Amino acid sequence: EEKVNEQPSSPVPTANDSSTDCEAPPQSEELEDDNVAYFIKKKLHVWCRQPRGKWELGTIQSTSGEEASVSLSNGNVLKVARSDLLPANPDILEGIEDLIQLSYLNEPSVLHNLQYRYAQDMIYSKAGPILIAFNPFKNVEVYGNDYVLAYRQKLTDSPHVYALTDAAYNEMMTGEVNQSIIISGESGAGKTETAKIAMQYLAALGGGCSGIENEILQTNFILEAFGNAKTSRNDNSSRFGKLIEIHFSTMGKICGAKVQTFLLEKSRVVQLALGERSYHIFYQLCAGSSSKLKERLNLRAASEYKYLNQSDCTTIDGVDDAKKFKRLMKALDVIQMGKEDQELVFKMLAAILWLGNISFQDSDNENHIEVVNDEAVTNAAVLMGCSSQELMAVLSTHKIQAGKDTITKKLTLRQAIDARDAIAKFIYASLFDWLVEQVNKSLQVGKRCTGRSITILDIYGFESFQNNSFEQFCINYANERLQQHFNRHLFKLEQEDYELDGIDWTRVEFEDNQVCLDLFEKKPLGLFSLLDEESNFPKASDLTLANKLKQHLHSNPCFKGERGRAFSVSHYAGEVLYDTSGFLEKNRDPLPSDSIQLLSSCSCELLQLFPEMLNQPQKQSNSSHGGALDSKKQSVGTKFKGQLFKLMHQLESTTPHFIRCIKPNTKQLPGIYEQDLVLQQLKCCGVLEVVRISRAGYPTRMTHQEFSRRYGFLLVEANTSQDPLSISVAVLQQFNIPPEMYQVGFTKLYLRTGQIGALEDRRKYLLQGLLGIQKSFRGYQA
Ligand code: AD9
Ligand code: MG
Repeated sequence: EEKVNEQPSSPVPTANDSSTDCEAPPQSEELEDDNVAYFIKKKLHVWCRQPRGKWELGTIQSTSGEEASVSLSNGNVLKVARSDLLPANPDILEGIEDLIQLSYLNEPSVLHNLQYRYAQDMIYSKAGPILIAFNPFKNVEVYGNDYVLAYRQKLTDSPHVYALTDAAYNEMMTGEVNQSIIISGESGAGKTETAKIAMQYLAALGGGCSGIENEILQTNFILEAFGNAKTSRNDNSSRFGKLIEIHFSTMGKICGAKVQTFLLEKSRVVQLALGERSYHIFYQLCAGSSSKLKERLNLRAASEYKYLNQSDCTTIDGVDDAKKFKRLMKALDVIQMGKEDQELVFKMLAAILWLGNISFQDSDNENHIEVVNDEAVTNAAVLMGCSSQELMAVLSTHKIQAGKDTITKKLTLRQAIDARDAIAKFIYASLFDWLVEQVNKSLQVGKRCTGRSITILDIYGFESFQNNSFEQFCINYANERLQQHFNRHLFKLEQEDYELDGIDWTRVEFEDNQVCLDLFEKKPLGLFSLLDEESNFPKASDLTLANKLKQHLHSNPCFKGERGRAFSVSHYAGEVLYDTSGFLEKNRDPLPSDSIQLLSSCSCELLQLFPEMLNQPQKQSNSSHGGALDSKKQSVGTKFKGQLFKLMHQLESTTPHFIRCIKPNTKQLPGIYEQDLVLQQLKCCGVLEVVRISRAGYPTRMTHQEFSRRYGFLLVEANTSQDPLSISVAVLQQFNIPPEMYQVGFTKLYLRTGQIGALEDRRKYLLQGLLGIQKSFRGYQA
């Protein structure tokens, strides 16, 4: 049963609005002199800011000057400044699905509406074209086959990932345009879960849980085991960006998929913050491998490995790592990874763990060290397929080419630890890339695929911590790019569309972030270029980097030099203070050439492969211990920037659908709604801005052909003209749609929010009449 959806969509009274009385309800988001009287007279609700910033509902009793006396819903009467009052929405709009339909869009109104829905487990809402998804932190019964069917058959249209995915799917099938679903939000907001829900919907359309659909879903399990970890914000935090392209046949069935990943957090392999964990797979392997496998890998418990025990946290409440390991092995079977390859993967993981246990001791030469020759070295070497001596040499010395001679220099303790950690990080990152390759081989997009696809992007959201380093720098840059994509799509294209179609549309200002992007991307004077330049100086330090940035970038309004090694950037979502400590090292990400040589010569087939994947010259160059960037090796920053450009290019050829995930509290618990936290996220992801702009415009648009085909038959008087445009205009006039509610463009008709509902009802009524079906309905009185 479809419902009549004619909620008052705009505070502006319309000519056919029977409730209009001569005193117009206030149009402004604020309470102004001329509408306070109206609020008092009609006893309308207002939001009243409490001393601690919380908003409460009340009604104004009287005003005097800049003060108002307000009676709160709990019976108290307060005197407050007029500036602490904002209009509230009528009760009829309580908990409305689309924020666009609210009469007042002020912050307390939006927050209250979402909170009202959240409290009733309505975790999905809309803000015009965007889907807002609240993380329920519990199982909400809105998924599974019954729901898939309901959305597929349009039995319901309440906001849902299924509804959005269905729309993308339909558009792909009918419009033959590739689609993308872009999911963003901060850590723990539910991006990865949301991506899986979208994938499940698509898999269900593809026929259920067999074949390629199942393989795609299993892929998630593998990527999460190797790419997710427990952090202070999320027990299952993705430490990489992920894009999955799902391909469909002409019949609309899934025929293949391709995964792309971005910027895996490598440092986590060797260094952990207190209470956090390394990648799940390490704990799963230690807890879940059979005793035989343990023996073959010389494996111990997680607590015996320095890389895992340094953070005092080896388990996660409610998670059974051993069981997850069994699930992982099944998933590897499903993507047809052979048992030998699986064993190689586990071997590499064990090798990394043993590398972390390698320790150093002072040698006779005071400044230098040697490797402690214990079981850690032996086990690591055996697993890697080299001799202990070779491994020890690489970890304690480095070779320098001086003319024809090779000089061997001893490493300091710091250099030795860095060399050890660099190898561990390198092996892990390469292993991750190799796994993604294997996954892609198994999901291979077949020849029968027509090239139709839906791309799902699950990428880290904007981050602003007390201490922000190179990782946040890259992540926030990525978000800045995505934000521009979002802006461009929703606002710029919209305006261009209006203008091209000859529509009179007062420009709505929106913030473009091009200046901030220039700050990052400009050559030679942008953050990435200057960082690379400095990375090429062997003598550069984080301080010289900071000074260089300050010297060259001070004129960009988004840049601010701060004290010492710090600088800040005005991102679209707020200002972030970056500390350049470690920037150079992380950008260079050096792997000494001695180490590369060692890895290529190891008997382990996977290790031999990795240096090739790195595409790094294996020539004997001056070692890069603490030195400059290898001239042929791309820096981490530049590589990331390149990946992102490619990604944006890819997305630009698709029709995007946006999902903004919101984390209602920082405790990862159900039922708690922290207003400030929610508000800050709504601002960061531009939700409030979108609502404002969508409402100011004409969100419904149809070509004259479409419109006349759909509604032309409603005309009482036969229209002699066959011209779609004049048919459209005649329909609008017959139904008394007021002129301010639509605009007629050259090619399309543009309607304000809510107008199409009336026509749809009329159409349905007539169709039912034509079919002779007598049904009860709420008709629309034109
Ligand atoms: V991060 O940036 O990767 O750290 P995400 O991906 O945004 O983060 P994730 O999807 O991992 O967050 O969600 C965090 C946790 O919230 C999940 O492990 C679930 O326990 C919980 N969650 C999220 N969405 C849902 C949901 N729709 N239903 C139930 C959910 N639980
Ligand atoms: Mg995630």
